[in-house]
Amino acid sequence: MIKIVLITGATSGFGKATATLFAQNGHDLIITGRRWNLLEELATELKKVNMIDVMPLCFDIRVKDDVENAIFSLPEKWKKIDVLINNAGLASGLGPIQEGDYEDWEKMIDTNVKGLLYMTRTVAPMMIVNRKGHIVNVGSIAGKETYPNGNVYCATKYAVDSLTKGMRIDLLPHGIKVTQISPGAAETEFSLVRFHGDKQRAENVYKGFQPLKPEDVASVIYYVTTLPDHVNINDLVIMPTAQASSMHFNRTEG
Ligand code: NDP
Ligand code: 8X3
Repeated sequence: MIKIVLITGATSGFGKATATLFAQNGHDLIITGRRWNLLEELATELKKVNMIDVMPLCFDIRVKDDVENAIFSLPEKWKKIDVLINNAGLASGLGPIQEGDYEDWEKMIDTNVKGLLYMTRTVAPMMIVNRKGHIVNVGSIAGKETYPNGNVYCATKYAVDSLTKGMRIDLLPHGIKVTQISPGAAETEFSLVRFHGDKQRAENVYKGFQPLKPEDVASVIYYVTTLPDHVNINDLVIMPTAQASSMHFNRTEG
């Protein structure tokens, strides 16, 4: 059955790879992000190659009114969202709490926690009306283990972990599935954003081992959304083979 899948943060990394995989499997997509040129480019490409329908929506997930306007003004067909993938998120900075930058903190809390909440609060009632749906939250290993200097980013991902559990309970009577995917280190724009554009620092994160690729995470997201109706994955941690925990890496390459 063709599904309507809404993916936040589809201009890059996991979101883009996930959009590509769902498109290859014939599903219609709502893709979101702040960079209109990238959304437009991806929408054009996915439509051309896969003969599917794609609705690009450009908005900042931190702005509640913009989230609501974007979703509420969707044409009726697009309001029948089967899968919401709450993927948009970021780390901004990596340093001790006593030196923390307020702007970085607000960015992370507003995006990773409040943005995810705005999306969920807007889309979940539509799923309830449609009597079906699946919400997939992209958490992180950072939401399972706090690591040095990760403080606020880790806290936002612990919040995602807790919210996923809360959503699962609250949406249980409505038959709506809720899943969290918690990846370890993956090479995307993530570290470049975390280090405010410092390429060298970003590259160093992945030195000496094979990190996850965005496609690895996409395939897991696809897997959890294509299980039989009576099966729900609550939580799935996916790591590079060369990473055992937030702090344990096997850096043996080059
Ligand atoms: P990328 O930086 O490659 O992608 C992040 C996406 O989020 C972009 O599409 C970006 O779009 C979007 N986004 C960020 N801020 C906003 C905003 N305010 N409004 C709308 N969209 C926004 O990183 P990843 O693909 O790695 O990250 C995806 C998710 O995975 C995040 O939640 C991240 O925390 C999590 N994660 C990442 C891991 C990693 O090692 N890479 C590991 C574990 C979890 P745009 O800039 O166009 O707005
Ligand atoms: C991103 C992975 O380990 O940098 O969530 O926090 S990590």
